[in-house]
Parts: sequence; C-alpha cells; structure tokens
Amino acid sequence: MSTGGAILPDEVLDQAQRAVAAAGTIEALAATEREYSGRGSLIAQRKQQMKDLDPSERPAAGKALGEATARIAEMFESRRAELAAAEAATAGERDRLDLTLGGHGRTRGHLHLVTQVQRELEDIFVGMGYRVVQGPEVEDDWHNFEALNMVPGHPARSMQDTLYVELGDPEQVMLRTHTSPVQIRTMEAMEPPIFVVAPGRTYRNETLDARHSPVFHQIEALAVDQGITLADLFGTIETFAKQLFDDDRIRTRFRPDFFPYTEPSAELAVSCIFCGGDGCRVCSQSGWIELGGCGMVDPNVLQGVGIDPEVYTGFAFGFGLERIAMVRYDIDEIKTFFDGDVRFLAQY
Ligand code: FA5
Repeated sequence: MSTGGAILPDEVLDQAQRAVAAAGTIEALAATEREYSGRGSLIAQRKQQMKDLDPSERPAAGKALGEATARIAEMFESRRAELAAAEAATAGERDRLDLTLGGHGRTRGHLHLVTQVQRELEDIFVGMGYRVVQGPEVEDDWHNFEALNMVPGHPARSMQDTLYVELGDPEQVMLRTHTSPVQIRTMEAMEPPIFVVAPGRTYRNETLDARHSPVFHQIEALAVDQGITLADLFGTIETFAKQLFDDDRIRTRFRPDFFPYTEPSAELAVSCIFCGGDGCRVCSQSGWIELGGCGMVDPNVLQGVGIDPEVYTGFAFGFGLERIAMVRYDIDEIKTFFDGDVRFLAQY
C-alpha cells in the first residue's frame, strides 16, 4: 500500500510495524502508540500540513493519510489483543492462592527400641532355621512352673516374685514370670525336631532399679533334636551375640547357674559397658550385666511333655530384651523404656 510517498514516507509504516512487534507489554505498547499516532507523531504533523497543500493535491494526500492512520491503528489493536491474551494465560499461575495448610508437619513414628531389638533377634534366629512362636501372657501354674520342674513349694518359685490373677483356684493363674512356659506349650504341640524362639512380655513383682522392672521382655529359644549337645548351645549363643554386639568393648562370660528345668545350666553375662568392667551403679559394682540363663533341657521336662529323653536332647535359653538394648545402646536406666517419653524414643 502506498502512503502517498511525499506525504508520508513508506518507511514510517515499516518502523511502526517493528516497534509494535517489539512492545512486550500493554504499557510499552501504549507508549509506542503515542509515538506513532499521538499529537507529536509524524502523521499528526502531516495532517497539520494538509492546509498548506495545493487544493488539487489534498484529496489524494487526505486519502493516503487516512489509510496510513487506519493501518497503524489496526497494528496496535491486533498487538494489544495478542498481549492481553498472553497476560491472561499467565495470570492464573501468578495470582494463584496457596491454600495448603502449613505449620502442622506430621512426624512419622517408628517401632519402639525394644521391638526393634526383638525383630532383629527374630531375624537372626530365623536365619539359623528357627521358627518364631508366641504364648499367652496370662499363664497357668502348670506351664509357668510345674512342667518346668518347679513343683508347689519349690524354692525356685520364690526367685520369681509372681503377680497372680484372681481367676479360678488361688495362685493358679498368673502373669507369666518368664517366657519359658512357651517351651512347654511348644513341646506339647510339636514333635521334634523343634527349633523355636518365643519373644514376649513378662511380669514380676519386683522393685524398679537401674536394671530391673516389674514389666520387661524376654526372648526364649528352644532346640530339641537327636544329638543336640552343650557345644550347640554355646555355639548358637556365640553366633547371635557376635551379630548383636559387634563391639570390641563387650566381653561375654558364661558361669554355672541353676534353673530347675535345665541341667547343666549357665548364666550369660556381658562386661558392663558403663564402667568398662570396673563396677558401677548399673552393674551393681560387679562389672558384668546378666543377659540371661541357659542350659540343656532337663530329661524330666522332656518326659513330662511326652518326648523320650533317651532319643532326644535339647537346649534352651531366655534373655532379657531390655538388658540387650541397654548394653547395645548405652542406656543406663531400664525405666526409660517404659516412660513413653518421645524425646528418648525418637533417638533410636
Ligand atoms: C529366667 O527367666 C529363665 N527362664 C531363663 C532360662 C530360660 C534359663 C531357658 C534356662 C533356660 P532369669 O530370672 O535369670 O531366668 O531371667 C533371665 C533374664 O531376664 C535376666 O538375665 C535378665 O536379662 C532378664 N530379667 C529378669 N528379671 C528382669 C527384670 N525384673 N527386669 C528386666 N529384665 C529382667
């Protein structure tokens, strides 16, 4: 299209086109528009000069100026529409209101330290071919005492101060004092070969001190098969102790002990990590912390549950889970396991 050459140079339209394309916002476009079609613009000047033209030239010049004015207006209109559409598209994201509720982050819980130790021990024993079994926490006299060679009045009964449940005949139902009754229940229910571990909660009428609590956990192990010897017992305990306490500071010690249901019997202790064996409050100045008892299953016990002691032999042990956790994690008060203080529990 011609703008009438002399009246308005063609380059003006090209320049306007480039300036319109370069305007990136509606505000920038408005400034450009003032430059090209406002009062001081070239078109406005040319319109002023129309009166100076020869009357014969005016119609053509007027037409050319009108066309150029319309063309420029069209350029601005179409660019304005483009920019408005682009702004509308980004406005959704820019003006988005974040209504997410903040300030109440949820902390994930985890297993109690004693449960973690229990699971770890279960894994170690399952790896050695054992099955995990459970027994009731409320026991009868037969399973908790009598089948374990502790007849009524046996002095060993008083070593485990018992919490009785008022049910049936007096002193016949109790909170189990150890996990050893699960040995009896397993042998009543299964034929040898038997390789089981029984973790669980146990109760004694004991005064709380650094290492003793009226409620605690034990893990019981029982192996009954042909040809089981004391060497198998020590080998098994050593294997699991190595996996559990991979710590040069910890020494283990077996000492002869007495349990009515094992013969011979032994006690497993580890050197006290709190004093390095010198003696302190936690180990009652002995330098050692007892983890549990063990021994070869007494032939009488096997016989009582119908297993022929001439054919089968077995070993058993029962360890305190809190004690294991105390030694492993340097915890010098058993009470902290039961306080339920999240600041303590969250550390493990
Ligand atoms: C027993 O309970 C035997 N039934 C262990 C056993 C099983 C021997 C199989 C032979 C064969 P004892 O009373 O010593 O033994 O307890 C075993 C372990 O349980 C202790 O060494 C200790 O680690 C833990 N334990 C005992 N009483 C408490 C208590 N009050 N608080 C915390 N842990 C305890």
